[in-house]
Amino acid sequence: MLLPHTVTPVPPGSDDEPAVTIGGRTLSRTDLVGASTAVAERLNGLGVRGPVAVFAEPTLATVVALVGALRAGVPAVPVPPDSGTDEIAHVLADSGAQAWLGATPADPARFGLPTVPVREHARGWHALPEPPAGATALIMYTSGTTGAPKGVPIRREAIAACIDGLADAWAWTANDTLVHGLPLFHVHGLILGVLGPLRVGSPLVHTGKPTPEAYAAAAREQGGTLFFGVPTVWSRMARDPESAAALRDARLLISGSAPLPAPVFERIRELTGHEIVERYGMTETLITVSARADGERRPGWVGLPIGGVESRIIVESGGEAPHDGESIGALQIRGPMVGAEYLNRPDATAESWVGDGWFDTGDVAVIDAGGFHRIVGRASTDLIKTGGFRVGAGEIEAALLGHGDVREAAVVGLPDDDLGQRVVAFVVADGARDDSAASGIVAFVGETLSKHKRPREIRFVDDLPRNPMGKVQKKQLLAD
Ligand code: MCA
Ligand code: AMP
Repeated sequence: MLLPHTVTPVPPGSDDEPAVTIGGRTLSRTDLVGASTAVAERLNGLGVRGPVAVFAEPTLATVVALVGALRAGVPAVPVPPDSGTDEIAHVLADSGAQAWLGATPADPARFGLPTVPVREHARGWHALPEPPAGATALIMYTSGTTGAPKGVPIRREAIAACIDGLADAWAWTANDTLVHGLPLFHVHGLILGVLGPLRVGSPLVHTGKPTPEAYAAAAREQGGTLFFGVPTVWSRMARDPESAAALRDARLLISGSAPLPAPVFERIRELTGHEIVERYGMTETLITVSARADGERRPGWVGLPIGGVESRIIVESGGEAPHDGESIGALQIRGPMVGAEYLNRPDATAESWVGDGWFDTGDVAVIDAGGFHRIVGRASTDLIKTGGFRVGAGEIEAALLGHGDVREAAVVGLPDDDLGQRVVAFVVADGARDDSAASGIVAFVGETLSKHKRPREIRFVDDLPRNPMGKVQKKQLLAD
């Protein structure tokens, strides 16, 4: 491995092997080392030490930018390319980003940052010193129940521990070819999906979008062995028998980021002969629990703690629930891949990091006698998972209230066969209450926040159900 706690191994004698293919274009390992070194040299030459924002479109240039920043020891802040203006402004200000590295949103002058260009064809060959293991590699933004997304600083050693733990659980080696089409601005698509294969040394084929047809083509034409998807990807695959059949020769199909419905697990087994490997994690902790390639895969359960991870389930009295497969408790996690804080948010940090390195996930879980974990659900209805994206009801409600016609708003995640949960907004409106008014409100949210945070449905109501304290009773809305 070239850099022990980063991600650019060049196994001897294999320098011209493909490292990353995106949109049908490939960078070899040598190309990637040369191009990312050129980026690192440029950052060093300009004296850029602080965070850089990376507009994380699914392109080779994004990979070069991110790996270049990593190799320079400059924290990278992946920015979702579909973000609305307010969200980008928040991420840039909160992270203290000093420049865009590579691509930018349209009209970058709005955000007042300089741009450091990334030249995919430039090459640099200086030996770069390895930054300290505890240095921040990435700052990733993730939604809470209320307020704007919080930044999570992710250490280099945490990324290495997560990938090494998963490589062990999945018997992932340089002989695999990884296929996925997930976004490059979250843990799943970026840390597991790009830095994972670079560290393990297995080629990556990124399909642009995670469609069943594209996965089938990558299986047939590029010899994909390892396939990553969020549950929505697998449920779409389960409805496309022809594409699913192309995955029969794969080695492992892996699901994470949200609960995989048991019927999808069963249907994929019928169509492909594979039992999907489930794994569980969070932006704050990276991936901590997984089924193993050589172990049991149980629908509805997410497996065992990976290397170095400890877990416990805490009941209301503060004690631990027994590991009997039935008793539920608040899931807490500790381990080498777990983060240490939210950026600039000591209040939120103190709430979630409960002492001695334990992180309170906000998920409710059971653990059985063999150590298998089942995620029962979220403790709060205000964190929604839609298509694998985490969105906070509070941030969507705040965006809705910015619309002139919205007097009150309450957002919930209602069950959805395709997306797991879909975002539904109950709105008390001053203006019209027809389809066109609803579309206008949805579009308004899309301009402010990321596209996937737009409500799929607006339900106009006369008033919101409230308790005597005035708090909205979301359980009643969920029951509607
Ligand atoms: C969506 N559309 C809408 C609305 N919402 N139109 C109007 N109003 C709305 N409210 C449009 C979309 O823009 C799109 O249009 C079309 O409807 C279909 O959208 P959608 O149903 O969302 O499907 P999709 O675009 O195909 O996306 C599904 C997806 C996506 C590919 C599965 O949700 C996805 O990439 N999810 C991955 C999320 C992820 O990576 N999570 C990891 C978090 P058009 O077709 O014109 O664009 S990291 C994590 O969780 C941890 C650590 C872990 O454990 O992994
Ligand atoms: P994020 O920070 O976007 O990674 O979201 C983390 C949340 O996704 C967790 O707290 C869980 O609620 C959910 N999650 C991730 N993986 C799984 C899984 N395999 N099963 C159930 N929920 C999951």
